[in-house]
Amino acid sequence: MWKQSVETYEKRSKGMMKIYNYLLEEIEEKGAIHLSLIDPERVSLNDVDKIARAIEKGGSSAIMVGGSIGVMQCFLDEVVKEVKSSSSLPVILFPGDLSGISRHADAIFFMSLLNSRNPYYIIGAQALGAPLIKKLGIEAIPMGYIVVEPGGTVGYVGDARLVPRKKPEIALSYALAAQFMGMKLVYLEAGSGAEEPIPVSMVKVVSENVDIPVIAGGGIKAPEQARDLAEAGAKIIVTGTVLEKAKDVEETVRRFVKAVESKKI
Ligand code: 1GP
Repeated sequence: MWKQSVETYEKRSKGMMKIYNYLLEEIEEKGAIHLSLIDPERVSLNDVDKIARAIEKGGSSAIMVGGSIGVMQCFLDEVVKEVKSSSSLPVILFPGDLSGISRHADAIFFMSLLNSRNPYYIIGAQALGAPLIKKLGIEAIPMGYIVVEPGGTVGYVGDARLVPRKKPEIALSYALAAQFMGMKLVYLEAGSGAEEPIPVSMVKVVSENVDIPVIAGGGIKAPEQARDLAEAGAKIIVTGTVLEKAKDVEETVRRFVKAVESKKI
């Protein structure tokens, strides 16, 4: 009886984690992968088709859609729909709040801002959004989100007690807590547009000591930085701003993908 219910739970949770399993397969095949982030408030709807096609051709493994400020659900819906119709890549929501949920996405990073001072960003928004996500049938991928100095807009909005850049052991404590609480991914965030990405030494300490994939994002401007973070053990590298600023999105994505996947430029 007990064995049967264990099997049922396992089957159910596997069936519910298609996109997560896809990410794991990509990581296994490529060593580390690149995800492109589109902030719905920083793109024009007219450009989304072109950008999404370029991201897919450039070789990103998935497209994240989200932002911290000014996300309007109706506009987000349009952006996600456009991304879905322009590329075959999975679309994963990266919400800053409840307005970051769209029924057109394949999955959502169901994230808890672990080092926030405000319980709303740790579990409040999540509880409010969970019934909606269940209703819409979007795959929820549990993720621990840790904001490191300087933290940028998300650090401010999320009321984060920023992890000092020279204290990898603090980042590791949160990352281990994320793992022990059953989260499937852990994201080290320096803040969108940060001057410097997460320190390589911090990524190394965290990656060497946790058993879930580490994501690094925020302030990654050059393929060399992405390669260094992947070499330090990050399994997923996220870039957003650099693609918004790129003249040739496809070529820019390609350079990041090459750097991350082969860890060589
Ligand atoms: C922000 O980590 C992401 O949440 C991406 O940051 O815009 O600096 O690439 P950038």
